[in-house]
Amino acid sequence: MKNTYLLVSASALLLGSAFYATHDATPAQAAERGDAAACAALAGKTIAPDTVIARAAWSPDGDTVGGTKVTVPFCRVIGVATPTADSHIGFEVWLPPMSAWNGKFRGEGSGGSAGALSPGPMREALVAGFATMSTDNGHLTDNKDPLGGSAQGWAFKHPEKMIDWAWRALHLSTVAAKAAVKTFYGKPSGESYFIACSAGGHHALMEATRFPNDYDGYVAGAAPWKWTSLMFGHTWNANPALRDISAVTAQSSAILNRRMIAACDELDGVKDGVIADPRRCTVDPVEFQCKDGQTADCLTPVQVAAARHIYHGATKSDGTFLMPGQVRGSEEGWPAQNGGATPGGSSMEFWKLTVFQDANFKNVDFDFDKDSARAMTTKVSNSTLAATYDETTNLDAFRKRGGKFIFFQGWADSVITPLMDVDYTNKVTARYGQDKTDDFFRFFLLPGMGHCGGGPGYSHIGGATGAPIKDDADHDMVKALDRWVTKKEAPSLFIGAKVQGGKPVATRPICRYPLEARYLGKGSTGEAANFACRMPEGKFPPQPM
Ligand SMILES: [Ca+2]
Repeated sequence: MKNTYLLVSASALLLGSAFYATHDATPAQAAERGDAAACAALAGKTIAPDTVIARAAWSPDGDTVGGTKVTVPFCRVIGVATPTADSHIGFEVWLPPMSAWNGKFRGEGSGGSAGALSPGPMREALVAGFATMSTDNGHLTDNKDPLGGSAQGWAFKHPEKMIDWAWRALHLSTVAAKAAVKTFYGKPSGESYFIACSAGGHHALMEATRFPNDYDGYVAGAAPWKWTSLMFGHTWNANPALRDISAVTAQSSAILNRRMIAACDELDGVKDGVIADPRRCTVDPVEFQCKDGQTADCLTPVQVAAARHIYHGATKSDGTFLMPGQVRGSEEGWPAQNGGATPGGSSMEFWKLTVFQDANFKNVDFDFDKDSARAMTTKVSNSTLAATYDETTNLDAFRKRGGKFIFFQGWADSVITPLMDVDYTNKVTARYGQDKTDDFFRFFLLPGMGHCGGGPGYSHIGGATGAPIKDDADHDMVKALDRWVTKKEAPSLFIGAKVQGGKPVATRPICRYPLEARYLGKGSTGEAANFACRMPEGKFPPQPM
C-alpha cells in the first residue's frame, strides 16, 4: 500500500493533502492516503469486458450527486459499459473507506423507465458501510420531457438500448462494480444484495432469473414481472381519461377513495382508514354516483364507468385477462397514473416509440385483441418483445445456490396493481410448493401502502419503503435480508409503522403472505403487539386472473 501511495501521490496533492513522508502520518492519515491512492488507481481501468472506469475520485468530505448530499468520505467511481455499438451504460460505484467497509456490496434499483442513477439509496447504503452501485440502465432521462422518466424516445429505433434497459445494463454494471470493489479493497465483496422497487423490482426479477449468481439476496417490491402486461394495464387504465379528461380527476379520485375506504374499512375488523386486504372489497362505484340534484361528494356517470373499467382490469374481447385491475383503496394515485395531461405513465409512448415504432400510433386506439398479440411477437434485435421485457417464475438456479428473496408490495399501489405480485407469488408457490418457497422467497403485503411507500397504511419497513422506526431485522427489510442470508434466519413478519410528521403513530405486523394481521380483540388497534399473523378466514370473492 505504501508503494502504491508513493506512485500515485499526485492525486493526493490534487485532493489538497500535503505530501508528507508516510512515516510522519498518523494511522488515520495513512489510511486515508491509502484510500485515495487505491481510488485514483481505478481511473482509466478496463474493469470488465467493454467496461471502462471513466473517473474515480476520492472525496474525503463527501460530495453532492444529483441533488443528494453525501457527508461521509468515499471513492466515487464513474464507469461506462458499451456491450454493443449502440450501447452507453453509465453507472457509479461508491466505495466507503477501507476502515469503514462492512465487507458487503449493494446494488440499488431505479424507477419508471428511468435512465438515471439512484443516489439517495446509494447514500443510505454507503452510510451503512456497503460498497454500492446504481446504473442509468443504458440511457439518460430527458428532464425537459413532460413524461420525464416515463418518456420512451430513447428506445425509438434502438433495440440494443431496449435490451440494455430490460436486463443487460444491470447485469453488466453489477459485474463491473464487483470488479471495482475487488480492485479497491484487494478482496472480493462478501454478500451482495439488490434493493429495489417498481422498475427496480422488475430488474431484480430479471437478475434473479437470468443471472442467479449476481446477488445473494433481494429486497424488491412493486415488481411488474411482465412489463408488457403492465403496459397493457396502464394503457387500459388510461383509456377513460384519454377519451374524456373528466373521467379521472383529482377531485373524483379523492371522493372515490374516501367513500370506498369508508365502505370497506371495517371488513378487516379494524376501523383505521385502511382497507387491509382489498380483495374483500367489491363495492360497485355506482353507489357513489350523484343522485338527482346532488352535486357534491359524488361521481358523474363517466367517472363511475371509468372506475368500473379500472377495477375490472385489462381484457381481450373474449374476457381473457391481460392484466388484473387496480384495487379499491388505491384511488389516491389515479390522477397521476390514469388521468391528467399524460395518462398512462410509461405506456403513453411505449407502443408508439418502443414497440410499434409508428409515430402516428395513438394509445386511445389500442386494440386489446390485435395489438396485444402483435406487441408480444414484435422483434427486438434477435428476440421478441415478450422475451426481452418479461420475466419467468424460474428461480431454480437462484434457489439452488441459496439465494434469498424478500418480495413486498403495497395494497394501495396505484401504479403496479398488487394483484400482479400476488399472481407472481402464487405462481412461484405453485412451482416449488409452500415449504420450499418459504425457504427462499417470502412475500409481504403492506396494508394501505401506496407505490413503494406512502399511503394511509403501515408503510415504513426500510428498503425502498419508508425509513424503519427501529434499526433491526424486525423493522427493516434490508437488515432482515442480511440476517436471512448470513444466519439463515428467515423473516416471519415485520413491524410496519404508520408515520405522521416524522413520528410513528401506529404499528401493525406486516405478515408473510398468505397470512394476514388479525386483531386479537384486546388493547389498542394502533399497536402491533395486539395482532397476530393468521391464515385468512372464509373465502375471497372471485378474483381476476
Ligand atoms: Ca381497516
